[in-house]
Amino acid sequence: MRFPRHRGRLASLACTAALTGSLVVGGTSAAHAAVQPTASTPPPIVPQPVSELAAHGPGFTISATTRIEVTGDDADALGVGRSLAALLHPATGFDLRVSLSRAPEGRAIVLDPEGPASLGTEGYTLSSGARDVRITAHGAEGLFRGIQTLRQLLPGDVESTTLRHDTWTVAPVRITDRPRYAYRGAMLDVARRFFPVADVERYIDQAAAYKMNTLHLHLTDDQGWRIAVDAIPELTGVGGTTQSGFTGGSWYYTKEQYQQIVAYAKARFITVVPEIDGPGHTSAAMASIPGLNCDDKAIPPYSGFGGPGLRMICLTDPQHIANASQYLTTVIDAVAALTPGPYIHIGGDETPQATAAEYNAYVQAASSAVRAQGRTVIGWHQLAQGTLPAGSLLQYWGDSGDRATVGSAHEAADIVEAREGVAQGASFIMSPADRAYMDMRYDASTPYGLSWEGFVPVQKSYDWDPTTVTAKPDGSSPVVAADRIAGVEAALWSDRAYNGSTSLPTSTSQFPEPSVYADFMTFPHLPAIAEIGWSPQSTHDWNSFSVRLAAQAPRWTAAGIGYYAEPGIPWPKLS
Ligand code: TNX
Repeated sequence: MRFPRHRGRLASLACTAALTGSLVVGGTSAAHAAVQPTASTPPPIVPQPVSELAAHGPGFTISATTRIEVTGDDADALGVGRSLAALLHPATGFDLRVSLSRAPEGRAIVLDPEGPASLGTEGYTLSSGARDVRITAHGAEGLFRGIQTLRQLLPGDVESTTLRHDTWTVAPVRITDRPRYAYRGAMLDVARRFFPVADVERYIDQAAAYKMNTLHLHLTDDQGWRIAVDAIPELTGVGGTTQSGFTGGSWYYTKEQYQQIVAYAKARFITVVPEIDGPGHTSAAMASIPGLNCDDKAIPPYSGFGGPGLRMICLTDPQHIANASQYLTTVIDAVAALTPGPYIHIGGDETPQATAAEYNAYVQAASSAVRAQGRTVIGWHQLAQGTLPAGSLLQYWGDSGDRATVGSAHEAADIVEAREGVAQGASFIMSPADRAYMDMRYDASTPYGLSWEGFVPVQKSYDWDPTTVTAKPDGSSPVVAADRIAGVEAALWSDRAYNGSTSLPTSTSQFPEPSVYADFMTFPHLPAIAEIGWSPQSTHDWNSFSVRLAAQAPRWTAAGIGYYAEPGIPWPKLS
């Protein structure tokens, strides 16, 4: 691994092997010291890098004349350089020059995409001293991840959307970093509550800042259909007229809008995974297409707050299986044509009324449509009840309670289905509902969301490990072995995106703007899950995390993110 010139003397080490507690930013007593980097305390970064060394000496001060130099001739890397300049512009007012350069010299931010292949697609090294800041990666994506770290080495005001007068000094460090898991997702339920494109872009920015690399869009459910499908205009014409608590609108993404989201995500090295849910959670489709119902009559559009098992598409006879198959092929072909990423999510959750044959008819129809488009199937872990194509991914959303049943004569259904998935060769994305469901209320004061998994304060979101989600309580005998875990995903459902969510709403005035709901439930749930996905298990430490998390708050404030200042986190005092 190569490091550039560095003037500072190494002062402390916070690396994987050395993280026994005191060397890291750990300990609540160190809370305020951690916010101001000192010689002995590396700057607080979320997710914790693999290795982070603080250095003595002045940092690198960005001024109006600082150049961003991109080594070599990689257009994508140049794009990353430009996005760094764009990121720095609003708060600093600087229009930093970005250029390709073979041999960068002098005071500059140097982005080098020609680092060793051993860094992997997303790994990077970052070194900063008085003379320069240098990020080295093997390609543009690693540079982009490194820039997310660079942001956190600058004063929090850098996240402001308006001009701030500050000294833009990058804390002096040497960092080596790479992700623990290749799949790190954030899900957004745009079906129960519709999020306009700008709100989805905001969510993408927030996920990218914490080095997530996947946006899973839950595009269809009982309460709404959100993606235009030319061949079946009723899906949006009827299915797009409802949300939970609202009727009479036209709430969906046109093809162009969806492509805008995909492009926005791509520019942030985020892959979009579209979900078409079924065979349950399908009322919007059943209101739009008569032939999906056993009596061939469309149901009225649904705008209620019903939960699991409302109804499912008809799969009882060959004609209706053919109807379902045609619907799924048409929709999946249309969505695949707009989606460059390798995955299509076909749902599969909460269909208690389905017989095994009906359920498998859905899995076959949906998965063969996905395979025909050359894509990989993702489904909720229930999908393992059907026959899966090789190489599928299952999203496990069981909870800690399931673990007590592992290996017993009466294993929880979630565990049985996980076993069936493992036996079929699937890999897993871990979204345990009592940890990674961001719609769970933090505590009794939380105005929005659900609590069917109990409250999920940020420590609960943080204190778990993907390798033991399907293990016995003592951590032994995991049903899903470590080598079958592709990664993690934080899920923001929108069933109850309104004030006073412990009962049903009586007025639409209880609903805040979607981004207000999302900000509050996402921060700080999402950074906790992001760290589980990115950082080595050996760095996992609640005391360290809570201090580093607290140091994020001024950034969120500067960015206008309405987060929940959960009690017990050592948030900096407001000045
Ligand atoms: C369960 S988890 C659901 C969603 C709800 C969520 C609310 C899963 C795959 N299904 O339909 O929105 O709970 O917390």
